[in-house]
Amino acid sequence: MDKLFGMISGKEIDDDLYEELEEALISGDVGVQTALDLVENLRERERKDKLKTAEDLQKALAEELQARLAAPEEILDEVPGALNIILVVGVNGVGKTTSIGKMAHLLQKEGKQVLLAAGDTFRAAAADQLKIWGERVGCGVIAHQEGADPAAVVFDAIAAAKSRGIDWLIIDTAGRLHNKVNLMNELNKIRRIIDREAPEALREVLLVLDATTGQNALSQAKAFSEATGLTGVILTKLDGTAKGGVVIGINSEYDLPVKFVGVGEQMDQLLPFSADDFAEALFAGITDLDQDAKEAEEGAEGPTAEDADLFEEEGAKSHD
Ligand SMILES: Nc1nc2c(ncn2[C@@H]2O[C@H](COP(=O)(O)OP(=O)(O)OP(=O)(O)O)[C@@H](O)[C@H]2O)c(=O)[nH]1
Ligand SMILES: [Mg+2]
Repeated sequence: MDKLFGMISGKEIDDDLYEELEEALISGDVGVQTALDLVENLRERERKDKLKTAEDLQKALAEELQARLAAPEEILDEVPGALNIILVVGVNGVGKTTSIGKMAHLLQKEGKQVLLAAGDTFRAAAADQLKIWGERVGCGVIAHQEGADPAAVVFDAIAAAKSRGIDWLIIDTAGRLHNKVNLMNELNKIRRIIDREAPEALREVLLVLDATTGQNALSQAKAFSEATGLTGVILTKLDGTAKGGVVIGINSEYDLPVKFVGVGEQMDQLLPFSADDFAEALFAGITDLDQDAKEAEEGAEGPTAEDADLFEEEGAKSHD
């Protein structure tokens, strides 16, 4: 996002500026429709609030984003004394299992009883990975053999969670390409088991998205939303990219709040998403670019549209 603002710093508001801003938003992975909406809103605000400079515009944009992204006060909505379930879905390698371990850690720290379900039966290593997280954070893990029916794991896990008086059951699933129909049907079956066995308990269906995959995240959101329904997003690997823009597009186009962001591989590197911090990071970008502007004056090279291309999407990863 720093790049985004680097491009418009120090200018008066004119059509060129809006065009640059629009391009910057699109190349920042915000999504075309959302970028157009945002720019349209800014034009209105310029007229209404008599905005003069690019900095005024940046500030207005930050406010707009803050308002759009504002999450409910409680990141996870717990029914106290009852079983609460989180189902975690997403394509291969985005950080599902890691994020589950981190969430378990956050909840255990709050004194909650957590149980994990190894709904990824695709590879034996997947259950092992979850068990390592279970040991690390100190919570139980329900797992079956490799190749078992994930819905059966979920069935057992719900029964275990009920008999152990668990507060939060978090269900891991195998990474799957969002365009593979049979795999998406398998998810739908897991969802049906939860609805049948613990109809009141499902609090969250969280889609894990890798921040570096760019616009592909939008089609992932669409497909998973159709297969299981979604209540929110975990955006991982924000430590490895300057691109948080995809958050804005997803939020606007699918009305999905970002619940957590992953900022590293360690246990405590999952943060509750904060719209305020997000907007603040934008302002940090503005400070940076004052620096860029100075450097440009001194003859050093400032950020360009080409710089934004350095962050172009890698495409969805898969080992399917
Ligand atoms: N830098 C960074 N790495 C992360 C983050 N979240 C996960 N990872 C890493 O991403 C890799 C994949 O993470 P997993 O949790 O195994 O991903 P997954 O979605 O469960 O993968 P599959 O089960 O194979 O679909 C691991 O090396 C993680 O350590 C993050 O927020 N930042
Ligand atoms: Mg996994």
